[in-house]
Amino acid sequence: MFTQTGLPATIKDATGIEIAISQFSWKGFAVKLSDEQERTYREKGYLLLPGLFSRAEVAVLEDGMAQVLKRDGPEVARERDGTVHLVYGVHLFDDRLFALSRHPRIVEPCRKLTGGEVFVHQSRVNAKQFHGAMVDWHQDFGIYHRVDGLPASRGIVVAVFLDEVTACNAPVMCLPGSHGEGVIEAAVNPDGEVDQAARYRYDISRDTMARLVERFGVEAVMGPAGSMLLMDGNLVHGSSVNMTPMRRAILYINITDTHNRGAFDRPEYQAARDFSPLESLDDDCLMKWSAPGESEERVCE
Ligand SMILES: O=C(O)CCC(=O)C(=O)O
Repeated sequence: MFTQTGLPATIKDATGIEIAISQFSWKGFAVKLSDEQERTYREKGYLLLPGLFSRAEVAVLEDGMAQVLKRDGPEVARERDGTVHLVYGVHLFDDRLFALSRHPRIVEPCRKLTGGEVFVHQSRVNAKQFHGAMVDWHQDFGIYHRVDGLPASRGIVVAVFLDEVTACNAPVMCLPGSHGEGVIEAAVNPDGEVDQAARYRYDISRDTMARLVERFGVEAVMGPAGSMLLMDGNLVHGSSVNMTPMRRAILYINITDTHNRGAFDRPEYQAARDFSPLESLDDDCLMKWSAPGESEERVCE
């Protein structure tokens, strides 16, 4: 663990890669990805920035999540036992989560990686509580391309960890390098035969997964609360059931470039209507909701 004032020179990401802390800046500045970080993202299809958001910021986001988890509309997908698995469109329903979608630590890296202006196509929270269901293997932007009519399967999945993600509480698993395969053949789940959360997913078949895993391997992406994961929209990923009582909530903000607009088949909570370029808010934009005395420490291991 470290604080802003006692930074070690490097930390290791979940895959053991050393990341120089000086490569990205903390409070007061948007994150500027280094060339090495950008190379990692392009080669592996993902990049983890451990502990990017402070404890105080995570507490604000946690309050935002608590509000949206109380919702009862069609934007909520439940587990078989009725607990909330997913809520879609979270940035449309809560000011704190709207601010997150405009946070410079999200917007600036996405602008750098896409090379231009970006908008939010979809946001959601996956709460993954005790016995939270599996999310089968898929590619997020492959789905948007097929279902929402995005002209290209192209974009960035931004994931902000609200809990510590460990090997035990159902981390996101991905196939590093699989984004290079483009849109992979997949089967649509028939309505009613799968959990609601997976309703629109095109899951990748077992045979294809066997081939892909042999080629790319599988990695679990783990890190402390406040970590931010950037994933290429074509990266094959999924997660297993959470067998532990340790909740594993992750906020997702899926972003693409403003040339890649979809159609209007799905509701706005699943497919954007607002294509205006994201404008970054101030770096401390979440702190106006912070309770006095909340720690601004970041947690890294
Ligand atoms: O958070 C998870 O368990 C996986 C969610 C996921 O893959 C997605 O929403 O695209």
